[in-house]
Amino acid sequence: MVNLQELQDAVISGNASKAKELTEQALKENVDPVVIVKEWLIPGMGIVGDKFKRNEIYVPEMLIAARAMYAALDVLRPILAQTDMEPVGKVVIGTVKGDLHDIGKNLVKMMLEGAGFEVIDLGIDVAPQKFVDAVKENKPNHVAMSALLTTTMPAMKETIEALKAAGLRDKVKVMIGGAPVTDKYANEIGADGYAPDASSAVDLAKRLLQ
Ligand code: B1M
Repeated sequence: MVNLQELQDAVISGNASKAKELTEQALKENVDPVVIVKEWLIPGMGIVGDKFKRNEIYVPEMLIAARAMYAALDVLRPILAQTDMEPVGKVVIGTVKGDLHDIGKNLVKMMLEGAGFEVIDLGIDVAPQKFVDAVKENKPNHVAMSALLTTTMPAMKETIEALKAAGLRDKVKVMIGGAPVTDKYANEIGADGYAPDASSAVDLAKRLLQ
């Protein structure tokens, strides 16, 4: 039987091939992919962050761990994003200006796709004007922004201001998330909602459609 602790350890130590292999094995054994992500992979990245904070590891090790996380997520992606439905809504998503973290944003994307949303992914380090241009071009229901750094959170406010300046603010709902982001911050900057994790982001996106 697959040992999911070994999978988490493979992510923490950055062993991408082992992470891939154990994820494949877990799926073969019918382990729920959401359990793999929520209970093992995400907490694994939390441990990586704690080690970084304690100066036990440095940026290269964080990068290697991220690569192993992606090796596991690549196996899970087709299942998490699988849907036969007509799109229930359209979301433009991106990690804000100055921020290169994309694992959380990609998980939100996968879960939204799995829930039937069409997702236009602008990637990382997305400037406010790029969000504005994407809204003009794609006419989404929602804009979803991710930030992992306290120093990049203000770019969420800048993006909302840019949407207002372009006369687009009332055409979309703005959802935000990411580890340092809070409900209070969402209210402060005039976002329509905050989601603490990828499944709550789906619930929020559905709620905001109504
Ligand atoms: Co960075 N990093 N990092 N990093 N990194 C953190 C975020 C940090 C907390 C580590 C620490 O000190 N403990 C810290 C931030 C401190 C702060 O500002 N408060 C930090 C730092 C300091 C840095 C650098 C500045 C380090 C340096 O260079 N000295 C640098 C900044 C680079 C930049 O962005 N400009 C940096 C770089 C990197 C790497 C590139 C090496 C790598 C990222 C690789 C990648 O993403 N492709 C990296 C990593 C891996 C991390 C940690 C270890 C893991 C992040 C992660 O992927 N978590 C992280 C520590 C931690 O988070 N504990 C850390 C797993 C992911 C699934 O969770 O992204 O929170 P998360 O997403 C969740 C929710 O937040 C939510 O749903 C997701 C799934 O449930 N969510 C949303 C996210 N976005 C959402 C959007 C929504 C809704 C929900 O829209 C509606």
